[in-house]
Amino acid sequence: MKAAELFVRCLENEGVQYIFGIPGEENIDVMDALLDSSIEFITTRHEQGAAFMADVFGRLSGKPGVCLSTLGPGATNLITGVADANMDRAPVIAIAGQGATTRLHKESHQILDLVNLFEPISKYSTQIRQAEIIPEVVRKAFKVATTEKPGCAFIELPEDIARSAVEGKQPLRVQSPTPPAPPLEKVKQAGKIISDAKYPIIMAGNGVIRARAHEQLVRFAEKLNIPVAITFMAKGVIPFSHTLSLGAVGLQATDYVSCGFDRADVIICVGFDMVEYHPYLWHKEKNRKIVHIDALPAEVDEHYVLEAGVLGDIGTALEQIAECAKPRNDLVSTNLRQTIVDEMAALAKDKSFPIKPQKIIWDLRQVLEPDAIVISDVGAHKMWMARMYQAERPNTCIISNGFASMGISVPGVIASKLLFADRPAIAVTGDAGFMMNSQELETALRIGTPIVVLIWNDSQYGLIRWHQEKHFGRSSHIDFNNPDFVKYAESFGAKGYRVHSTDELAPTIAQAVRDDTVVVIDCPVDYSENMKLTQKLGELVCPI
Ligand SMILES: Cc1ncc(C[n+]2csc(CCOP(=O)(O)OP(=O)(O)O)c2C)c(N)n1
Ligand SMILES: [Mg+2]
Repeated sequence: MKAAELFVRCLENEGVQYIFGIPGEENIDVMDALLDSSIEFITTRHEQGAAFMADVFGRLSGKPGVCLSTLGPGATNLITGVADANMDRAPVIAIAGQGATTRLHKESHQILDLVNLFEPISKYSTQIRQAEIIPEVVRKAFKVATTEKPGCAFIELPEDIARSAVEGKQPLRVQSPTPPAPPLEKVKQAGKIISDAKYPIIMAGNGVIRARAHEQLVRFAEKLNIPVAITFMAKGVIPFSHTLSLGAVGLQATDYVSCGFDRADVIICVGFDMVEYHPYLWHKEKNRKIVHIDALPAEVDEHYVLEAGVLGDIGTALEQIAECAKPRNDLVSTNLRQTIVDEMAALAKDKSFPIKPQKIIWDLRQVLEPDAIVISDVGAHKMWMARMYQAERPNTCIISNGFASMGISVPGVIASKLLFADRPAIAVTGDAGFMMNSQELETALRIGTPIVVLIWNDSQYGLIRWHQEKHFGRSSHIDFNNPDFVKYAESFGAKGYRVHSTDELAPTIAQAVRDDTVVVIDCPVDYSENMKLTQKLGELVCPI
């Protein structure tokens, strides 16, 4: 057998359905072997698009998304999407071709040390130096990528190795370790701290989604009567409509939810990841008791010193602690929750144009069914989405908040549609982030994934302007011109709509979902609300 064939057999053995990428000279043997494989290759228009597709595929499914490039420039183009997956804890396998092993020791056309290049953005970065080790390398890559905390495994396959012959080797059996139950004494210790608490609060992170423990989380909160705040990447772990839900934290400013933290004496962090929300922002005084419930030990941080750490399967830990802890009788957060709910609905009937962020989100939520999947890009729109989009189910609002790279939403929404063909898939993006990977509209059309792209058009790097205004009271180099997004969409063969009045927005989104093709909506946004929010939060009086 050719080594490239063995490599592809190993990927099939891992259950790979799709590989996203761009063929090149140095991976022609793998590309050829893929013709005789059950794996579908999705040809993209930029390797970054391929990496982001793998990223969101991994995040939504829990199974590694796979992306592939050639050596040198192809591989460097993968970098941003791979880094995003790695820091957002999405399992991804990145594969790159490489020049022959006979020329890697010297200056040579397109040769870069890829293993070292991917090292800081992967959990495992390796080169296949002998065809015989292919089954071990592939198995290890998948195992490392999927175990907590998930991330990227990078494999470089030199062209001479890919072309070589190999005998007597076959894929290794796939085994996935089950996380252990937490130690009983730790469960009891946490139970006692929570029972003795006056004002406990839960902060749930993306680890809850990865552990598929959202139902246990809700039961835990209900049984013990404790309010739940969530991070951006945990949207939907508790339905927003639930009376114990406080919404998302992490705008990095004072917010209503942080009032809950100010009041709390015990903060129960479940599947929480500090890449999302630095502890000094919510635990400045370092005097609260922190209970850490997660698969892995806590990161060291002077603002995150634990009272108790309960390690092991998150769902089991929550069930066991709920068994032994004493429920609270009263609920302190009713006013707080009502304030958040009222704020979300305040502009529901607003008619002003360009459209205010709150109103765009309100209409989007009204139009979309609860199981629709929204992928946010990164910018001011992300902050508003994180704060105000009401997610009822996990993995229905995907936000990159570890690496937080612009450009994720268009490729990401294509991946979501491949996984869930029956559910509406919407990218919510800034005009700048859209232009970073808009070339993938062609991919979506070619492979037949109906997606909606809702562009918040301000002809600016809106979030950066927001920061500049806040710090300096003026802005620097944030303006640009946009193409005509409607014509741009049409030039691909997609549909394009422009929203001319606020009344048009909801029907346009509804129509775009019904169109069942690739649709781009150009929606003018009024970002004067950004600084108003900053001013309001600066003057916040806690409603509890
Ligand atoms: C790849 C990348 N480049 C730069 C940044 C820094 N950055 C964060 S948001 C932003 C502006 C985003 O502009 P746009 O997409 O128009 O969204 P808006 O803020 O206007 O909603 C920039 C430059 C980033 N996060 N990712
Ligand atoms: Mg913008």
